[in-house]
Amino acid sequence: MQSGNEHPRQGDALLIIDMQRDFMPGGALPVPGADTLIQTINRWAAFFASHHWPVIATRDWHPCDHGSFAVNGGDWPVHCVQHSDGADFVYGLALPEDVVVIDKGVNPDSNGYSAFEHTGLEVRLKELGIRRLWVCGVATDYCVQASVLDALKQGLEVVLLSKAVKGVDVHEGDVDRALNRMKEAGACIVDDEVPDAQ
Ligand code: VGL
Ligand code: ZN
Repeated sequence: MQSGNEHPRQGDALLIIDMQRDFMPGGALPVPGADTLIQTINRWAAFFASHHWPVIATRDWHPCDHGSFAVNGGDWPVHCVQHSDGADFVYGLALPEDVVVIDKGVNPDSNGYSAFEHTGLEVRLKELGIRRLWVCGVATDYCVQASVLDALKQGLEVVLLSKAVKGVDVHEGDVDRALNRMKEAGACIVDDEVPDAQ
C-alpha cells in the first residue's frame, strides 16, 4: 500500500462505483460497511468538484430479466432494477450538479460488472481529456475490480482509494485477491485521506 505519493491533478477524474441503496446494509444485495463510505466519498467528490475535475458515478441498472438474478439462473438476488427505489443512489450521497452518470449492467445477457462494458465511458473519458481515474465505491471484488482492470487495459492510470471501497467476500479472501490482482495489473492502491482543499 502506498500513501501520500499521489496527488489529484488536471486530467484526473473521480469514478464512484455503484453507491446505490440496494448495495447498502439492509438492501437487496448488501455490501458490509458500504454505508460507512458515504461521507468519505462525499469529501472526495467535493474535492474533485472544487477543482472542476470530473466526477463520474456509475449505477448498476438491470432490466427485470437480467441474467445475473437467481430467478433467471444467475448468482445474485434481484437488485438494482432500472427505475426501482433500490437502484437509486444512496440517501446522503452528495454528487456535484454536473456529475456524469453511467448506467451499466443493462444488457440482460451479461453480468455487466465493468463500468466500461457497453456504456460509452471510454469515449466520455477521451472527450473529457481524462488520463487517470481515482476509484471508490462497491463492490471491491466485483464491479470495482472489473472497472479497474478494464481502465488499465485501455491505458488509463488508476489510483484505488482503499479506504473508500468495500467488498462482499462471498468466498473468504476474495477482496484481498481482488486488491492483489488490481495491483499486479498496475493500479496504485493508496490509503489516502482527502487532501485539504486548496
Ligand atoms: C455488483 C454484484 C452484482 C457490484 C453488481 O456493484 O459490484 N456486484 N451486481
Ligand atoms: Zn448487478
